Amino acid sequence: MTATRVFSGVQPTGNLHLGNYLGAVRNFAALQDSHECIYCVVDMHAITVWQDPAALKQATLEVAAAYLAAGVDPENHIIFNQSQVPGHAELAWALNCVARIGWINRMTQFKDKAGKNREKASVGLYAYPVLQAADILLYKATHVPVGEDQKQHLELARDIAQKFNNDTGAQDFFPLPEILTPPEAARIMSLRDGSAKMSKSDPSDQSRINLTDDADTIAKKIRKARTDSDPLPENKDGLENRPEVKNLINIYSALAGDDAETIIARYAGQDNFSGFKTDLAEIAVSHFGPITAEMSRLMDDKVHIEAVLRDGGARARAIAEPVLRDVYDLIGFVR
Ligand code: AQP
Repeated sequence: MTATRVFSGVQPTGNLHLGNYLGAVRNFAALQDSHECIYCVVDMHAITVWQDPAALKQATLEVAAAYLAAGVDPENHIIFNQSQVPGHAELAWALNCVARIGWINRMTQFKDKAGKNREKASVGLYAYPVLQAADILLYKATHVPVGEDQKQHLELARDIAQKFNNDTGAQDFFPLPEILTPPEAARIMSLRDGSAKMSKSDPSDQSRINLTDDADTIAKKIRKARTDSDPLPENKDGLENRPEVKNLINIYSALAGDDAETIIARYAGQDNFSGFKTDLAEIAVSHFGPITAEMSRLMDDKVHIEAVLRDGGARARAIAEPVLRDVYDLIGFVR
């Protein structure tokens, strides 16, 4: 095994979408050959907002199925759900005492998610970034594949690690984790609004492509995706101030593996988006068809997915426990 360790997670809070897949999950599989990987279904993050218990269970299995369908190997790497490893909550408490309130107050995701109802948001939603730091540091992970929206949280995790190392005089105890974002898909935008991130919680289902959508639904959503009334651009500069068009070109690029210039040259000057959208729909359907089919096959055998999560949980605990013991020794807890 290499000296690098990858950790990442996805919340079981609804249908996974194209943004989750291109921004994070696809990278999970790609990193397996070169890194030791730990992929978590972060159910403890999910409950920072109310979750129906039956829906939470179902979504936890679905996210695990998505990891497997995307090609993550659960034998050579680890897939588990967070609540199976008590070390996440225990380290989060210790790190709550390291992180400063001023640092957490700067987190834009809390402001976005809590909205105007800040006083009524759960304490968990506020402390969420510290739990996320604990998730990563519990395994001394060195690399974290996530979308760009998580950049601020990753920087916070580095600050917390650095302060813990300084405070305890154990300078190299926690490595400072590095973010890995895919260049062309770090931030996939809504299909209805090029200024908003594609998101599970967007009330409009038309704003996103879900991993569970069938071929017709995918094609329809792409056909209806918002563009503008100008022709397709002649070059990359022509994407300036055209966020919806830029987003579709980015999606095309991420799925087809062609760079944006090549794609723009292919459709340059066409006075409507119909040909471009037809091709993009075809690419998306051929990409997601096999993943969707595999997810649905796996979901017919929930016992198998639960066994994968249990086995992964036991192996994750074995890595986490000595790290937590060292943390407690550094803090000065009597054991
Ligand atoms: N639009 C996106 N483009 C690229 N990456 C994205 N990610 C999320 N949206 C995009 C990445 O997906 C991973 C899992 O995200 P998560 O479920 O843990 O939380 P999230 O970022 O809050 O995802 P959503 O879909 O936007 O959910 P809601 O609606 O609940 O906020 C992360 O690596 C994330 O960066």
